[in-house]
Amino acid sequence: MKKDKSKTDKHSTQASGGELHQSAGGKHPALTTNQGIAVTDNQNSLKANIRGPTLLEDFILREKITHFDHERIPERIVHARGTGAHGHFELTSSLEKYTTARILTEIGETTPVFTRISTVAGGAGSVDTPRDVRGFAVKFYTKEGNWDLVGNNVPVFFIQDAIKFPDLIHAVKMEPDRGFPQSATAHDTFWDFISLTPESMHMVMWIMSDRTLPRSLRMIEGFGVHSFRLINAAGESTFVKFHWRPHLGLQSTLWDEAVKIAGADQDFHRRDMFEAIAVGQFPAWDLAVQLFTQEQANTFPFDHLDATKLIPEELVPLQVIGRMVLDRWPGNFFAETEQVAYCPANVVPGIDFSNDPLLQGRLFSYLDTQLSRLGSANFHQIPVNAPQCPFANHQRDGHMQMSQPQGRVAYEPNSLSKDSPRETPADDLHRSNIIEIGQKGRIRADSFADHYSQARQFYLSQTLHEQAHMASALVFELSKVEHPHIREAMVGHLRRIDEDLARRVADGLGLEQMPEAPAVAAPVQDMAPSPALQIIGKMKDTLDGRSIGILIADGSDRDAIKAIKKAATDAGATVKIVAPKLGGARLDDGSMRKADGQLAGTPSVLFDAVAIILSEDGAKALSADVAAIDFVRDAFAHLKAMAAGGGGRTLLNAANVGVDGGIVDVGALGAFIAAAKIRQWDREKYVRTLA
Ligand code: HDD
Repeated sequence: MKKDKSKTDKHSTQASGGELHQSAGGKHPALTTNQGIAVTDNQNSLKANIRGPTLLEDFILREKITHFDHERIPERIVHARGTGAHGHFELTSSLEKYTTARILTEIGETTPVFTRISTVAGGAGSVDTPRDVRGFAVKFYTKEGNWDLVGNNVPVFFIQDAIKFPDLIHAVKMEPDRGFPQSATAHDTFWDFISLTPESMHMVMWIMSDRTLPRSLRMIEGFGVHSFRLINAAGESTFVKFHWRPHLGLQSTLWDEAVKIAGADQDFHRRDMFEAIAVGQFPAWDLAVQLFTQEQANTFPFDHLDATKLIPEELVPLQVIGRMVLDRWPGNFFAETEQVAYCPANVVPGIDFSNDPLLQGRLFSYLDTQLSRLGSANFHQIPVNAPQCPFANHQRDGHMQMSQPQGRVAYEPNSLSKDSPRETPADDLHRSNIIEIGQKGRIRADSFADHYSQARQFYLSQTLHEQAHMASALVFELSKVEHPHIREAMVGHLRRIDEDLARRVADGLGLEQMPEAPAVAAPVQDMAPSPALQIIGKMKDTLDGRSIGILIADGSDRDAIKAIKKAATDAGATVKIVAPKLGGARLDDGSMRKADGQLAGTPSVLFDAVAIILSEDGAKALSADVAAIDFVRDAFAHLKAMAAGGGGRTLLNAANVGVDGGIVDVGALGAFIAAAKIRQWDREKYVRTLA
């Protein structure tokens, strides 16, 4: 893992007061108070006598406990749980024709970034794998100032106007009278709000799809969501939508798998990102853009300023213009991942906002929230937030001011300090000349009135498996809703999206009759299906970034383990050995093979495919162990490829697991690797209801 040496070293030198001492087998700085006073005893507080009371005089105790008492800051009101990493962005194709922004025009230049990927609803300590949208926020430290692209892994949003955001979030967060559920949409207040907010239906289709169950943060797409503007040297404006495309392709878990992962490893995604960076498998994404003019936008059958709509790739193709690689884990989680502060208003010259009313409200909220979250108007001085280009102005003082601006002058214009910061004439920055006319009012355009067409398009663009998952997700979520009228209202909305989907959900809920579909303000259009909206269609035929588990026990075949491990590693996978004991198993040749994980704590949900290499005796012993039975039963139910030899087959039989093309012999290495790269979708109809 690359480390930022300069920062680590600087910090330890500061703490040491410069001098290093030799003891405990290493050179270390002296432990001191925050005032630099040496601490002679960090185990005992200062007492009046050997068994006497602690003295108030003990400034070392008081300082240590005071600091500890104040170590937590308010967590983010949304996106509290996140995983961040440093990296860089490299431009491969110039947008010079459209923008003056240097980061988008200087081919080959690398720009440092800090990227944070988050869940939305849960608190900072919540699990990594709830059904939830993932935030995808990138801070580019450009030569012209910080540009923050603060997006999600879903290209649309629930609401059209920022004024509804507090209502949406209050509805999705834990219910205020009871303090649960944590990190879940499956409850009354969320679906109550949604059922009364038809504009959210397109987003509902996305969140009920497997997009909200990512296999890894390295396997999600990112979207800037809104239309932004690019402004060129002539001041001309072109609309742009930003997309991140993962090099590892898209991959999701199944719902049952996500639920079980939450129990097996609550930090599943954070650990995956940490481990990938540690071994040099750096997560990477292409940055792509959709560019279009106002004239083109006028022909779209939707309004691109409405954040509940996407622009199908088939209508405006994506152009890849660069790539982002994350290659350095933060030196300190709190200092960087927790304190990083994004703001969609941070754009550089050449990039501008559109009139999307959701974006317009966001431009206010982020700076504002940082003031209470980070506690000071000087939060931009925290290293992860500070621009890496020169910056200067006349803002002064405030809590936690770290810089020491020099001189007498802190205002502008002035005649006393010719070298103090001055404005850059607007002409030098090529601002666009956008004219706004019209009647002021709390109003919404008619072009925002169609809430169902793209929801329908999304659903109909999915494979049959993905459609079935959406129907099941809706049944699960609405089954958790106590109030029947909310369930019925939702099924009514689904009828506007697709009658078959509505029927499936109504059946799943056991509704006695189909509820009325709500009236629509605009006709539902039949848009051409867009295969680019699928996940299955976008999975990559690769084991890169994937993980294979080999279950062994005493007597397992050493050569078979070695062969599978080599084949899987050669194909790009990470391999872990799972055994009943962490100390390992004695193999058929008498050698000991250590385990990477103990069976009960390392279930098959942590892997993309598994190999069961057991002797008959080993299989017999494991057949009586529910952890082993669950290991193979879950692997089967989660549509994973399995390699199993003699003893392995015995365990499969004991677990009552059927046989299909996704279960191959341990010796059939090529077949196993091929099967491991995909899910065994053909098996799905045997393990869950798809209709
Ligand atoms: Fe937001 C955080 C993404 C709408 C108000 N938002 C936040 C983060 C992401 C997004 C990724 C976490 C950033 C981080 O890692 O620190 N938000 C979005 C997207 C939206 C969106 C893609 C719609 C397209 N957000 C939105 C609206 C508002 C906010 C409409 C308010 C009017 N969002 C916030 C916030 C947060 C935030 C309250 C909480 C923590 C923070 O800003 O720094 O200001």
